[in-house]
Amino acid sequence: MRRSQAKNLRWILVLSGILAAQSLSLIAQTADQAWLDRVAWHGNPGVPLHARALGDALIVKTAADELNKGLSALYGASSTLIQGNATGEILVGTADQLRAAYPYAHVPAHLAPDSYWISSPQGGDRPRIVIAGGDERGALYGAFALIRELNQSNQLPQALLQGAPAMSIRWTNEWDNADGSIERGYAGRSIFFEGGKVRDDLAPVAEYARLLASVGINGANLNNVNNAAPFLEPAMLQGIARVASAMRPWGVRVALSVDIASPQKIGGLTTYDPLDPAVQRWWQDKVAEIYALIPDFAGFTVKADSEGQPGPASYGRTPADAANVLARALAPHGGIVLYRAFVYNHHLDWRDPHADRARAAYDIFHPLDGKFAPNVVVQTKYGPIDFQVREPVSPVFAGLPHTSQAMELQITQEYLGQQRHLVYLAPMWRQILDTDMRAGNVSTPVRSIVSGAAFHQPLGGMVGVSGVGREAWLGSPLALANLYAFGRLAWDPTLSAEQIALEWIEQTISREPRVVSTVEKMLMQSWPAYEDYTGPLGLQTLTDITGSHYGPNIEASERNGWGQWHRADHDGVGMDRSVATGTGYAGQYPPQLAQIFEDEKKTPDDLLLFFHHVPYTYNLHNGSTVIQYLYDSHYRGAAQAAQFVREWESLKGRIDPALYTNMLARLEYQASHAIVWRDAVTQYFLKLSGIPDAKGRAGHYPGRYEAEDAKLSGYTVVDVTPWEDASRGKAVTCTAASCSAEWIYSGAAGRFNIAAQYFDLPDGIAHFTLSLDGQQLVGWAADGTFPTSHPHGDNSTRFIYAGPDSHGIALKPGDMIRIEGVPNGSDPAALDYIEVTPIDTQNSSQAKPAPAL
Ligand code: GCW
Repeated sequence: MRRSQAKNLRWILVLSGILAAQSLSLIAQTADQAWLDRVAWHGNPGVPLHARALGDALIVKTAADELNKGLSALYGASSTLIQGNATGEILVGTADQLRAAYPYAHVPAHLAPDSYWISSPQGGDRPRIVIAGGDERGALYGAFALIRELNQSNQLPQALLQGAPAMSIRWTNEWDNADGSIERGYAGRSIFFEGGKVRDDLAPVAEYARLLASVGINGANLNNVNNAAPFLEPAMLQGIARVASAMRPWGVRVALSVDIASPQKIGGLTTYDPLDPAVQRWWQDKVAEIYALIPDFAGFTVKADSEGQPGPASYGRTPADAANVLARALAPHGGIVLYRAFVYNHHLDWRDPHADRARAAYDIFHPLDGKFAPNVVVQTKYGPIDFQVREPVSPVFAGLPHTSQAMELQITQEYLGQQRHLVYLAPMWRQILDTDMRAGNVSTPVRSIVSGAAFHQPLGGMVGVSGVGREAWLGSPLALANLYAFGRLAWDPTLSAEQIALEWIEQTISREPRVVSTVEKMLMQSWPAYEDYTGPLGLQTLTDITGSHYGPNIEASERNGWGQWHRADHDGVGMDRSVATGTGYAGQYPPQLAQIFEDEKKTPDDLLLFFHHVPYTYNLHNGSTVIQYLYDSHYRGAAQAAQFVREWESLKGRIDPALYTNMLARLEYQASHAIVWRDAVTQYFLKLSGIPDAKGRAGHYPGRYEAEDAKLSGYTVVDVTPWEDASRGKAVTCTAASCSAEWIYSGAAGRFNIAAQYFDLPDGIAHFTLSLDGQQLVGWAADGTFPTSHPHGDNSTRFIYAGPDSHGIALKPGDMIRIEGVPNGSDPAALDYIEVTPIDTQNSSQAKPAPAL
């Protein structure tokens, strides 16, 4: 909302629009403590007063600081009475320090790196609690574990509290660019970079390191895997050293993405062939330069021969050749290489029934198993395509038993609603981690493969593509549960999604049981709901895959080389990936999984269309046909999204008002965008299959009045592309100074709300007014910032008006409903339809300003 324009507006709701926009921007602070801004306990827990670090090691001192901060957040500065006769001290140090200074504490002889051991020595002159870390970082993780325990139980641990991470690599991948933009970031600009340099103000970086360490994350790879060459320039490395210093007190080591062509792009060599001795020397020198600046530098991440990035294939070399050159340069300094298995040809031949992007990673990397240097880790996305709403687990995990591996997950919701939609990802991640690959015909759950345990590999871990930015880290407050969950699962992949949600809610929002259970329920239902109203049955997200990756565009996947095909035609849908008749992808799994995926009867419903092309009339295990399930799931998902609004509304007055207002606007938007998705996908499959919805919903929209059927003045009817993104494929756009559309209401008399479905384009703020029988009711501004600059499902938006008192607008047959649109910039005030819905007195809601998302 541009404030200067507000003066010219006389519309009733403009002011509330401004207020809503402001309340969203109020939380746009980068030093937001997120879940570390703990919900206080009231009542005296008898908690010791003060934490003290043993010795001066940097991270151990942080541990004591964090304990003291956490205690005062939980109990306030003065509320910490000490019970019993202990000294009231929490002593924190490394196991070695504690053993030497306090032999009576019986710290175990061996504590693994990053692990902790917390006990309560008995005796009057003894510290009340001792936290021993296997190393400095372990001490810090122990401090956070104790605070978490207090947060949950309001009691000191009654027994020994111990913890050790399941895997050694627990990193975020930031996809930040040097100019301050973030690839697939949805929360503003980079906290690390701006204008080609590291930012002067690194306070948010330190605060981010706190958040990461509090959930056990020990590394952050700072820059985008695309276009990484400038990050190895000497001036940039000086800046990266400042970032490393900002994160070091929290034990978060920095890593960098590197461009395999750097020796040529910035090193002045004529080649980047990994087997060329000059290239190898270049990497050794560059690595030495980095370690001189950053002695605890963690290593490199590599995207090569993928989506236009250069790679060893240019010289006929393999990923192992390239990875090993980097690994040899890093090994003397203790660094590692995470080489991404996201290598595929994006110029596949769509007409070739055997072509399959899903096969690529296994085809390329499986033959290289055992050929990687010991400090190389192959980093594989959880599924074979690309962070879709549901994919089978990548077969690469079972296919590299002689290689250290890490699994890449995405915290930023690229294909999953871009933080405008609530999607709590822990349930999906748990399913993936729990999938038993049955490699070698024994139990090998993915979590034990990526930890390194299953195949006895020295390294292993989880990497989360984070996308944090300057707007409250992830933009949406509830999206932070995903960052939290990522760290907790990388530490302990057996924690339940519910348990993690509970911890996060109680630290961040409230401990009131009704609030906790409502938010937990919403989180737990959010991924299934999103899957339902986007791409169920293994269809993936059906989104605009060549553009924003946000709204619906079902054919965007087809007829191109990107290989995200679903092959929907008049008779059926799905990709045949069987060995018998399809691409053979199913055969990349170990035999027990392969035989499940090979057979359409055995493939679970939720992955059916990923593996098989079946007729629309195919009967699912759940008793429905494929086509009817597509209809049902989309209506169910959209109804669930509407339900989220009502659930959130039930928290009014029980939670922080700014959080309440912020999330309410987002959830209302989500509910309306779920309708856009629902209608796009159901219209599309209705037309393609010709099979009606047995429940009569798809293609029939009671109370809907199309813009193209209105009496138009100034507005022109246009075809929307893709057609399914507008009701009946058409909208109206205004090229005059102002245009109007009028409809004569023809339904029964009663009280209604009126929804206007319009396209809120990014470059300009169009305005709309709604009038009834010549009387202006309400106005609103199309001030959202949605992707795509033409009318599209990305920016199709709904404004709902239920009257000034929310009790509905009285309508009778013959009433004239009019919408006036005033274009601005390149936003032509495009309109799709209005929908008149009987007011639901149970759930009457306020007039909704267009959310400024
Ligand atoms: O999902 C795709 C994204 C690209 C990303 C790529 C990758 C960094 O759309 O933006 O590029 O994956 O993972 O390399």
